[in-house]
Amino acid sequence: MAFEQYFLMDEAAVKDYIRKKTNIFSHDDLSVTEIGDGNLNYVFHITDGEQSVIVKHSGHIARISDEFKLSTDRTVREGAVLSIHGGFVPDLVPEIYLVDDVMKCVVMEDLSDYKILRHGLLDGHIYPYFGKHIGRYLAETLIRTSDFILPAKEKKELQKALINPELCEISEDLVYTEPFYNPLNRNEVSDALLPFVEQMLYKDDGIKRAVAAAKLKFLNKAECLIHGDLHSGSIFVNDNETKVIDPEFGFFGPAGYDLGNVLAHLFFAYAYAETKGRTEQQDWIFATVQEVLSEFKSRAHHLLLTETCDIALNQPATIASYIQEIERDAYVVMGLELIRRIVGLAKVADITEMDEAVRLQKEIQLIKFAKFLIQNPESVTIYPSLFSLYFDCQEKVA
Ligand code: SR1
Ligand code: MG
Repeated sequence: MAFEQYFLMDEAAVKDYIRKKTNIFSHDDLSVTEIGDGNLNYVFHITDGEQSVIVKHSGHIARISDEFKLSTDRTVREGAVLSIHGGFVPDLVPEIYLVDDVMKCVVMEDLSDYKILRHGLLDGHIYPYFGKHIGRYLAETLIRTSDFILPAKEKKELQKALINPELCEISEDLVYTEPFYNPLNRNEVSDALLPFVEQMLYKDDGIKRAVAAAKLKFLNKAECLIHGDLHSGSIFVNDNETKVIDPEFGFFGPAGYDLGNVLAHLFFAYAYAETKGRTEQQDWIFATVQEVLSEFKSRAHHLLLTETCDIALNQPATIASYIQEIERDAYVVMGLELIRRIVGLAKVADITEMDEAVRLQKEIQLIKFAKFLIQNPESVTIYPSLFSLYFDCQEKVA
């Protein structure tokens, strides 16, 4: 095989591919295993017993459902976004060895000595540096690709190269439409939760109006090069380090989308920890939410004040309100992400792995909290913390 024409590779083909297309391994005795557990792509782990790498590869059909037929270009785009973001935060993304536009794959650093953040959190671990790391990742990747720092023509060139209509459409549908309208009847809601979802979402015009405004923002606000799917399954961690993977949903979109996703998935982890009585982990998540916000905001502020190159944008008041608006957008997205993972098609284990006895109560609490965030994002900062709002939404379900 010459790998000059695309086909969907299996383990044997990937073994051949890595030998022919790279010089990473010095001998031929390689073992290849497909280890992907995501919704869209194939992930191959290749090792010779000493070294190892990952090959991420896309097919025409999403793994989660053959209803999603997609261009295989998404992996190439992911390689490009990882390389751009990696230029700003090399320690917070995997190293990229090869992006192959023909075979639609990316060869990258193996992170086997890290754990997926969601898995680590479900196991009860805490990661003391995570808040600072992800706050820095958000500030560096978002602010450095904003109009304040990236020259306008360069930004437009990148927008053109990284336009991502197919994967944006998935988010437009799964995040902004289906949880509130169920037009394709593919929401997944338990019989016990359904009456609440009908009353709180499907029949509530107030939430639908707020979601419409948020959807228009997602469709129109080409603010920064965002990751686009920054949940706790897209982040690898160990005790000291953090690596962000999987920016295949990346495009020039609203900066608050990434921040809101990080916050939403910390709340999923918090809700799960509560159901397990893990108070030490709860305290750490509580502090980490504050840390993500303060690290992001202070770094964003510093970057904007010191590196803005457009003299017409370099106004302290403009910079302050720009950050405030990102925070406000993030609270709305946080609410949307909480709702879509409870009601919609793509679930999270933090909810599905909860004991039956407590799951309904937590789902209702999170949906009420999420609704408040979507409808009142500017009120959040009046409260002592996001958590006081979350606790206010607690209720006993008979
Ligand atoms: C069809 S893909 C479903 C979800 O998985 C990805 O991780 C994104 O979150 C997407 O919405
Ligand atoms: Mg993903």
